[in-house]
Amino acid sequence: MSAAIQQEREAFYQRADTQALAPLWTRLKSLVPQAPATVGVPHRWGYDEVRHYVMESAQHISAKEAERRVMILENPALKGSSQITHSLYAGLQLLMPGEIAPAHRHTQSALRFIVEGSGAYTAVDGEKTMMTPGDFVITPSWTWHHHGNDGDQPMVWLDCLDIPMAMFFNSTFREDHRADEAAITRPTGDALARYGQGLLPVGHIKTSLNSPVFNYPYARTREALAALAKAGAPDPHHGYLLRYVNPLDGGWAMPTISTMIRLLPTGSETKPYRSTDGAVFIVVEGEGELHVNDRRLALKPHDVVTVPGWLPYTLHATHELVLFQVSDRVAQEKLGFFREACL
Ligand code: GTQ
Repeated sequence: MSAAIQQEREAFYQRADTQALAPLWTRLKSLVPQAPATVGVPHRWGYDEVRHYVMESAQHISAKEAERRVMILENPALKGSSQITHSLYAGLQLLMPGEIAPAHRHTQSALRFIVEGSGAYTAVDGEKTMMTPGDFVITPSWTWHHHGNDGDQPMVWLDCLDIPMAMFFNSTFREDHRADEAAITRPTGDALARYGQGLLPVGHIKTSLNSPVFNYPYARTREALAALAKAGAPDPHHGYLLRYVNPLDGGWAMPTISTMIRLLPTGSETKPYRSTDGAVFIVVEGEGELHVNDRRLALKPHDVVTVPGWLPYTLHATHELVLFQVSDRVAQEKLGFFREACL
């Protein structure tokens, strides 16, 4: 293209700009790319390293003053964004003995995956549930929730929220409860008894987008994984991979965040797999490595690892590995965007 033509075009673009107009043809390939661009980088937060910082946070601020005392797991390529993947937020929340993280509610959906401690609870929509390591707990959109630690140990859990997704739609609200503790209206264990036993109350009408089971206890999940591992052969790309379901419809447990858990037998490695959802993994038990982009990210208990969407990765277990995994897959599936490939 001649310099003259280029100059004429540039002049045209500048004149068009005065009318808030821009040419598509200079942007088409980035607006409608052939394949997803990688947003963020693969990263590992080793629990041995970050635990000290999480614990030190209690010396600097109380849960009450902080409202939520959380060290955000921020993707190093997305600094300042509070994003672990481009659509998800994650952090490690600490609650010391005797503390209460005061009740509030927000449009963002949250999940907790319990890392360490005992004797603490979270209260969600009128029911308290005890937090035990490995439990997966849901805080649905716009439900009152507070957390309390009646035990004698620090309690740490992984928070994951759809904050970046909600921010994209810019349609979010929050409200602080007038009291630190929201009312408890149902006995502990009520939701699990009603909905989490392969039974459902006759006549129950589905009113929430979330699973009515809001705590999936690790003891049960672990039992299922152990039985699977005994019974059959692992999938070559996934190992023994289970998804948490809403018992009312068999769909994902939450409307915006997908949750899965897998077991990889000692010595096994998965074949390369990629999918359009950026993933966050937390090691529940065992040891191994995640290989991505010529990098080997170690996997040890409580380590958190993220892999951006569409990057092929493999998982290697040196000691029987249990991995909990979250992503925005459920949202992508609903919108028709989700793709995956077994390589
Ligand atoms: O526990 O309600 O990590 O509102 C970020 C925002 C946790 C929570 C976070 C929150 C919470």
